[in-house]
Amino acid sequence: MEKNIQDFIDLIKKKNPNEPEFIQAVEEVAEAVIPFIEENKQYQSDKLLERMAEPERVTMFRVPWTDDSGEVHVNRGYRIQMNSAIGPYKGGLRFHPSVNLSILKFLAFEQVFKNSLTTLPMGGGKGGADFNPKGKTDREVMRFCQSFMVELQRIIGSDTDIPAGDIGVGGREIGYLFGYYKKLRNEFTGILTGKGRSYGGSLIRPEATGYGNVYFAQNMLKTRGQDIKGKKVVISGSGNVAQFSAEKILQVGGIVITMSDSGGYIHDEQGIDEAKLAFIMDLKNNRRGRISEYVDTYSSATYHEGERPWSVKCDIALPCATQNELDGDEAKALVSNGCICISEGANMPCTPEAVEHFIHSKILFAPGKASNAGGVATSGLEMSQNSMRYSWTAEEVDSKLYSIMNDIHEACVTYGKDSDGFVDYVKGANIAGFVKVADAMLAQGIV
Ligand code: NDP
Ligand code: 2IT
Repeated sequence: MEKNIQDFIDLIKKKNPNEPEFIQAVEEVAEAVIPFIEENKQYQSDKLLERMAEPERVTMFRVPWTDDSGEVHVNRGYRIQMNSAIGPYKGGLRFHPSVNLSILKFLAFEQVFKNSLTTLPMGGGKGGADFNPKGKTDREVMRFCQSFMVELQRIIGSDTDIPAGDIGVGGREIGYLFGYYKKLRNEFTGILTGKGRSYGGSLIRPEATGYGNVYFAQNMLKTRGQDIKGKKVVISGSGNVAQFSAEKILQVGGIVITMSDSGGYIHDEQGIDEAKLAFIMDLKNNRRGRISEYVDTYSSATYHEGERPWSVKCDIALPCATQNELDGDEAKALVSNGCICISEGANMPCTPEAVEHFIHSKILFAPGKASNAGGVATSGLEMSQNSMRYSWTAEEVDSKLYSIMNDIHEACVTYGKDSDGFVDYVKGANIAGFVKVADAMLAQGIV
């Protein structure tokens, strides 16, 4: 078995040199799924995992745009259409200077398993550009989005590929992208999710990833007779996922003591309450400021420039910023400080060494493909509402999100429970995600 895993990883490395994030994501899945395949004969034919690790299609394109002073800039755009076995490609767009083929392939690969776990009919994809929205005016962002959509519109469609937001792509960008798609195609369809309420967006979609992450953490804690009430929670990031993870933690009685951005973290031992969180939301979403500004208003807090929050003593940690933001040493610090539950809001925020340490320590650890799946699940609900030309109330969407997160947790327990009763959520999520996609691929022949 070890040899089969190693041979597969060697093949992936050979085929994808210089793609460390993609190799990391495939390696994690392979380590969980290959032993399962060896015990289940029906999955041993037709090179299922090898086909899953090869995108169905990759599109790269030039995105030229003009800034407010008239200067021309050239960015690189991408869309990875990874797997359409169980539904049209579905996944976000990331605008960040770090974006490259490796990062988008890792995200698209994760998305295939995540979307499968949601129980909804969505294949996996991801896209984006190495564009940095920071410091750009609204008009510059608009012109960039329009140029990006000129190319993207050739390959997407409401039954083909439905993008959404991710890092650097929120309501503003989705609005500009949607407006230009509609102009180019003369067609008003659910081509993107995360749309504004007035033009087809779903209630609760902005909140969904963070809320779902907390619902998942609640489910994990329940297996040990615990809940979030009164627990100290360390959160990284201060964007969409971090903000709504914090909001839900407060609603269920937890105490949020840190948030961060790429500059550093703020630590407020008295707790970031509703009013302070509203300040952060306004700072980040409207004023597009830096988290360091928090301490100018709240003197109870300290700012730690260039640092990450994992050395702060807590009961629960929610990494909600970006990939590989929590390493092995930081995992050791969390565990030795008494942390009992880590639920990934971001995609692959914990390094393999960190994940190994959490599992070895037998504490509760949820991989993002399970715990952050509430975002894309609610995107799926937005698609359903668009197809019906109807919209559900916030309560209806939230209760569907809640039961989807419960179902994902159940699936992880079904496939991840070890003989000693410990639930390995990494194993559970990867196998449960794999099974549905594999069954569909087997049924559809060699494509
Ligand atoms: P946002 O752009 O809203 O926020 C991103 C946050 O992470 C910001 O605080 C940002 O800080 C910080 N961040 C970004 N890059 C880095 C970095 N290299 N180092 C340190 N901090 C960084 O994005 P989202 O909240 O939407 O996404 C956060 C994570 O959640 C990503 O991993 C994304 O893939 C994942 N995710 C998002 C979903 C969604 O529905 N939006 C769904 C599922 C997963 P700064 O402002 O300084 O850049
Ligand atoms: O990583 C993710 O799941 C997302 N960025 C959300 C994707 C979506 O289509 O809503």
